[in-house]
Amino acid sequence: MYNDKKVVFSGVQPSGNLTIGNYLGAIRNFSAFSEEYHCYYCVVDMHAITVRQIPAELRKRTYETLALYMACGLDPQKNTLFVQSHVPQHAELGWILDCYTMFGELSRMTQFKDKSAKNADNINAGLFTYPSLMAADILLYQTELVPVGSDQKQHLELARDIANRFNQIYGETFVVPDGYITKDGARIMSLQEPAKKMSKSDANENAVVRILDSKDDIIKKFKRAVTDSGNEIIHGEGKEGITNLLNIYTCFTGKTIEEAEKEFAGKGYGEFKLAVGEVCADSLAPVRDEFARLMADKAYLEQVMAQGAESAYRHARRTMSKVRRKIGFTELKH
Ligand code: ATP
Ligand code: LTN
Repeated sequence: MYNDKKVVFSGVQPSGNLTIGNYLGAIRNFSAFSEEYHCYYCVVDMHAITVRQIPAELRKRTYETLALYMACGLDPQKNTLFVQSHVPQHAELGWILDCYTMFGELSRMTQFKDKSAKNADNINAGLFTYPSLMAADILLYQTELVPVGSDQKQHLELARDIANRFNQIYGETFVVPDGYITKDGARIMSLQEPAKKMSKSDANENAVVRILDSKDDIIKKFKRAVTDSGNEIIHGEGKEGITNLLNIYTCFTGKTIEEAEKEFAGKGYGEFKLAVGEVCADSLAPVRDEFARLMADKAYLEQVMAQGAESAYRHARRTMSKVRRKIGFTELKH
């Protein structure tokens, strides 16, 4: 059953309320693969605990992230939607791959450097080995394609290196995955510090537009977005704020940057920001409605979780048995 279709895998951490960065860079693109590929979309709760989480919130966000997957158009009958910690092989393969990942490689990861700077009082080993667990997520399902935002490029390269290294030592074991990074939407920047990526765990709420924010809040946040001292609505160096807003506008409208620049030629920043806010809020309205409907039916979400875990488990178990054999672990005979 797994041989007929190639596999797509991606994950989102339930570490906060999802942003339009998560939406435009990742989730919005997921459903395009559902027909042609066997798709695994995972809520990576084990990755989320590399940063301290409040247990009740982590639990709630895990449900919410699953519901958001569906609200963004992922049909659980056509995609395997599941929670990472429900499939123990992620931890098992994660440990094994730790032993094939070099200290030097992990030390070079920019996400590790950024997150250690932000969480100076909790630079734990999990934060450091985060990329080998991510490699395990991907390699467990013999994944061909991984749709992600561009911030994950370095982690993907490492996953490829780990797969190649393992294959070289033990013979073909893992498919070597490719990243799938969309041209637009791959890097949505903070509305307050446009040199930084928009991140769901940013402490400054004005910097982040969340998928579930109300229309009023979305418009307010865009109105407050940092721009520059000029007055032209054009993209380019020195205009990082406007470039980011233009990018967001084109992602939601399907227009090109040039078309958008023409549309707003001679208009003021205020009018432009309002237009970006309107189109963003209106595009997300159906997602918000569907999310509310899904969250009201916890039993259904639990059923999706169980069904997803079961399907993922079956596939993961096959890869693990191959890996164990190759490494030289003994088999338990009954
Ligand atoms: P955190 O702030 O907790 O690190 P995050 O907002 O970076 O979280 P993740 O759960 O790590 O979100 O990422 C989920 C997906 O969203 C990944 O594919 C990631 O590349 C993508 N993504 C995250 N932020 C952005 C962004 N600003 N622009 C485009 N894609 C993004
Ligand atoms: N590291 C990713 C989340 C993530 C992921 C994955 C993405 C964990 N495992 C596997 C793609 C494939 C992040 O921080 N955005």
